[in-house]
Amino acid sequence: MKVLDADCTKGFMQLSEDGWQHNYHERNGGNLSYRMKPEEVEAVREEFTYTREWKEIGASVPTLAGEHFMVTGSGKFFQNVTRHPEDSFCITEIDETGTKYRIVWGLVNGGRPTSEFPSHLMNHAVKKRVTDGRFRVIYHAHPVNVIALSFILPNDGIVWTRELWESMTECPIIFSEGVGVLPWMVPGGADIAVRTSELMETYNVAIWAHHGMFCAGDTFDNTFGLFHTVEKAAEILLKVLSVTKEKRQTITPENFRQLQTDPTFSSQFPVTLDEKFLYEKK
Ligand code: 2HA
Ligand code: ZN
Repeated sequence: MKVLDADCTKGFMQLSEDGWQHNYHERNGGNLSYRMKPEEVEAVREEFTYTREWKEIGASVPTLAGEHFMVTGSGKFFQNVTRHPEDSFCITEIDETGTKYRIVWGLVNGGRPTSEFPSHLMNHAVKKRVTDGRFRVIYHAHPVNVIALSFILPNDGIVWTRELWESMTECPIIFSEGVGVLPWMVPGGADIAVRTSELMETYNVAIWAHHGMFCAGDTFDNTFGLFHTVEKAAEILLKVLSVTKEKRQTITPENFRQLQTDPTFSSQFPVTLDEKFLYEKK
């Protein structure tokens, strides 16, 4: 089978196009990676070439040894993923030590995986472990409202979680574990990779202040849906804050507890919300 005919490639391209259409990517902003299933690798292996050299990842990910990742290229534009797929992303193979990769498909005009590849791989390693291999997608982009909020809210995941949950009723269902937040950091480096992967032990969302958002998920749809939900909640909150500092009414801690105790609701959407997010506001 051709790589471009595989369902996982179509999902990768669909998310990229959706992200572009949602204004999450300016120029070459953002990056996406997908840990391929062994059967997906076998189905398209006929198109792989093994002529390109092994390169240092810049991180050590022994639990990902031998895995294949579909990943956007450094400097490539999301709007071109569907238009020029072979030029915009690649499939990489990780070596048996988990310290090197080589490109086996794509980036036909040269180039390398995203500058955030070390972050992606360290986060994949965490998510593979904590979800027993279920999570396969890591998505990073630059959504307007989340970035704007990072100039207003403190760099504190507890505050962010509570404020986003209050902004839209579905939020505590969709990200019941909350969101993590990092202060501004140099992009693309080992530090931001390590700090993000620490957050990914607990959360599926990491906010990078003044930069963007990093999301993990099992499928392309769920990962994009999570990203979209957080960004939409941020937009609502920002609109409210633009009008008034005082909310007239809101979703209260007691309301959040009702989500967990209401028999009809909780039987359909069982959710556990950590009390640390339900603090009394002064
Ligand atoms: O791919 O978004 O964080 C460009 C970036 C780096
Ligand atoms: Zn970025």
